Amino acid sequence: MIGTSFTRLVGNCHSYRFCVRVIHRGFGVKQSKMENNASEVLLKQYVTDNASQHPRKHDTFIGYGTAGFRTGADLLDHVMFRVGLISALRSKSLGGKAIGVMITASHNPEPDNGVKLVDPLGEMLAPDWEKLSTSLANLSDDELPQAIIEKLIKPYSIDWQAPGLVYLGRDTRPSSVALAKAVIDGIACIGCELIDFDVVSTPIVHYLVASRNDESLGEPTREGYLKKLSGGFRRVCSQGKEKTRYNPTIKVDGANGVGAIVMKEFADEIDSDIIKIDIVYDGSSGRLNHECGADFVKVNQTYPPGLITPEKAIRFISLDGDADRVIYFYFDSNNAFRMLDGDKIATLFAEHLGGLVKQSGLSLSIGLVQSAYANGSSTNYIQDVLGIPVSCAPTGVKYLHHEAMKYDIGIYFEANGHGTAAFSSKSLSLIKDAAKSGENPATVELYEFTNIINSTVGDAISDLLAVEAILYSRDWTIEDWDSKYADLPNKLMKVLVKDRTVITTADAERKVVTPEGVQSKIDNVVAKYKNGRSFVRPSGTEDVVRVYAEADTKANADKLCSEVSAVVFDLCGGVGARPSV
Ligand code: 16G
Ligand code: ZN
Repeated sequence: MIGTSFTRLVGNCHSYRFCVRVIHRGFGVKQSKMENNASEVLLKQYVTDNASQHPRKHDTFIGYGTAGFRTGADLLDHVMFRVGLISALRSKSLGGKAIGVMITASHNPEPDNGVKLVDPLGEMLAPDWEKLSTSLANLSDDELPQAIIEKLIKPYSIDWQAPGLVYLGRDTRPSSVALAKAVIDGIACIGCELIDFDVVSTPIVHYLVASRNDESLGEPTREGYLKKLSGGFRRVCSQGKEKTRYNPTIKVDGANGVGAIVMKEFADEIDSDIIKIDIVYDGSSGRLNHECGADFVKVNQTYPPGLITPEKAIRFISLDGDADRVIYFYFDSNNAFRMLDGDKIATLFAEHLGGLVKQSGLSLSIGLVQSAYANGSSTNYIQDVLGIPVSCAPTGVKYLHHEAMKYDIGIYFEANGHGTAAFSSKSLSLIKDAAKSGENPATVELYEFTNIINSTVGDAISDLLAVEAILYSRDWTIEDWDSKYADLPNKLMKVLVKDRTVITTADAERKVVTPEGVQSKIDNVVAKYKNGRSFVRPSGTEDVVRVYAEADTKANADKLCSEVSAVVFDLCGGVGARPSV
């Protein structure tokens, strides 16, 4: 092997379960004294030598999709090594700014895994680098060293021996340990500073990266994150007169994942007089995301079967496997299961933050962004009752976040529980300055919500704290919140087709463009149903076409969904059994 590498443990904080490591490759030769050619030869040699530890053992194509690379964990070793290389070079291409790498397959079953890169402001990876990542992940081992030079180093003029910084995190999957090692080997091959946060939630990695690159956002440590959010929460919940309706007991379903660990840290930090947090599915037994967690609850529209005694008047809160999605549910006076998803959380945020902006008298634009999956009733409520503008973006957090940035305060949520409120830097400084005098309680509260809310990305625990703070501030029960509007009955189905890429869409995925004729057929079917709405889109994470429908009754929503699924099956090359109508 050319060159030497060393690992140095610079800190270890057991109370927060993470350690910090710095890895450098020691270079014998400085690039400034080296001809370009010699530098390239050296880099190619490093990549060749180190890639042999993480060879590409199969030729299954793996693409960087809306959730990064995601597939069976056993297919990912070489991809992780290459992501390590890419992350170090991404940081170097941006003048050494911190870049994040998170190893997780989120709500997917435990045997899956995945990885995504986080850009300097805590946002998703830039689209051109997504494409590059896909291309580099699928090359043969022999092609890789030259491609690193031709596709990254040269076009982006990267000084690969300049300083760089990568923040690494992983979820609780057993496979994440070895996959993290592969990422670290990739980073070490280029030579780059690494801070390894070990087991951590996805949104914490986004926060850490963003705050490292912009210190006004908070202290870039896990402890800083905990203190910022819990501090804001405690201050909101220590104000106002005594509460008569707000019930301080919550039960959190940690999906047997990292969310349970982080939630426990918050429970230790927050005064139990304000809120009593009981954590279930905490990972002590049971598999990750198995019959529990936000995706299970949302998709099956039911509670995790392990909750044997559904208790009334308690708020249940399900997180997903990497703690970036959250779904609320409860049992009403008739013991019926009632779910409050991302749409309900978005409405609550909009109502409360919108109210605070008005009372504070600050001139800030506020808007809400949804995807096509948002329930029609929520859209109507926000527009017609709250008077807040709503826009629609394609599925995937990066699209919603981008759209939300057009407002001073842009709230966005997917119905599946992924979302946040994105505060622009203008709004953050305006609110902070206005709150300093402490004269207007609404302004002070608004400022505290900028502490509670992780503005960089959807964060289940931050969202949970924000919802709880709002319910507390308004002295509301969960029924008060739920009663604001009634969801239209809806249904989601999957259709298998030969090639889902034949389906292309427009208008934020609400209209099918190709194959020709599909949209007019869907329009004809939808027209038969009262309050009918339906759309179809190829999934970004599974080899299926998704069909969504809503209508005035559950039976009609189901029927509409089946009819539209049959249209897709007939006109888009369906395989297997035709959906029955
Ligand atoms: C990914 C997206 C999620 C989206 C889902 C759609 C991110 C971080 N995650 O999980 O927002 O709802 O994909 O999956 O963007 P689908 O394309 O299979 O329906
Ligand atoms: Zn997730």
